Amino acid sequence: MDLIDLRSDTVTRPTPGMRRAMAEAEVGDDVYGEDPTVNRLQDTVAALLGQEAALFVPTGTMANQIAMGAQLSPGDEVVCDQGCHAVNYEGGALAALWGAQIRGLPGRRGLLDPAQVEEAIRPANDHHPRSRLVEIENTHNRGGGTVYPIETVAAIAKVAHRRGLRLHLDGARLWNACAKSGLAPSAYAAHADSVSVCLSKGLGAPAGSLVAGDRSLVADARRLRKRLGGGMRQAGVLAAAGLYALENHRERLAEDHENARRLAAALAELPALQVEVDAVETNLVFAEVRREGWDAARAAAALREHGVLAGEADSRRLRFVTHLDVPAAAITAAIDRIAAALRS
Ligand code: TLP
Repeated sequence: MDLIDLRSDTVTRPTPGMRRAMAEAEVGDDVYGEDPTVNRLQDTVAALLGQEAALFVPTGTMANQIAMGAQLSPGDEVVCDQGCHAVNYEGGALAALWGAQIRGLPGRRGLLDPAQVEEAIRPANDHHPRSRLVEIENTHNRGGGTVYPIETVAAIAKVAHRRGLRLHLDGARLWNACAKSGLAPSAYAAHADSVSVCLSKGLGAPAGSLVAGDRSLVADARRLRKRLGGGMRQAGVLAAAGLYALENHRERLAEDHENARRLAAALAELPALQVEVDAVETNLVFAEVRREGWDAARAAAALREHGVLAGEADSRRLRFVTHLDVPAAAITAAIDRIAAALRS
């Protein structure tokens, strides 16, 4: 039985068209700034985000870390949601690499409230760490793929800037937020001092992320990229996949969202799971395992035996992610298999 892999939108494989674009990419040495395809991708993404410049990096983790690292000094505090990716899934990098301290706030489905941010910013006082950066994630992964209302982003930016802080936007799935809200990526990015975006999530490229901001931030990011060993050479083969993804796979994200809603509604019918269907805004579906004596690991193992791979968000919750490689028919099959697995 072929497995239906709903663990993440990172599992997508390059399509034939994307592979052709990669094979035909014009390349050069990007550490010298001489890869024309990387340069074209950077210019394209900077324009999409309405920022002065952008830098191609291997991963979303590196994009977040060098963007924030370029704005932090040791002992500085980062105000963010307590469930954000940068705090939970980046190997403690904010502390390990930049010596930053974290002020993790309880967001509502991962989204911060401007008043909550204001409250968390420390007054200038020799006793306190210096509040330096606010970090927001759009869409929010652990929050359930939630989309920030643009007014909230604007209000958080206003608070941060008034209090002398900078704003970093983790936009690994900003494309999904835009597909949902109908807003341009630049509408969100306009409020941020640094933005990271990924090509390897819903867009389906095999690798690659970008950091965007003003020229001085991107120059600093470039230095940090080299320091961390992220300076790639003929990276145009990857950039070509990213350009192809931006051109061809952005509009179809709405299909993933539709599939996620249908999946969530079907899972909500199963007594073994509890799903907040109304909370599903984009391509992530979280389901709490309610079956007596079962935890998420046990449920995930049962699903695997029935040909469906799901992520374990924590000990109680499964995560299902819809993406390019799981068309509507496969979602229907997945629903049947999940129902069978949790019944048996
Ligand atoms: N998220 C991955 C895992 O790391 C959890 C996933 O499967 O969802 N920001 C956000 C909001 C992300 O969700 C991710 C990846 C990243 C950054 C990091 O991207 P990569 O994996 O390219 O380092």
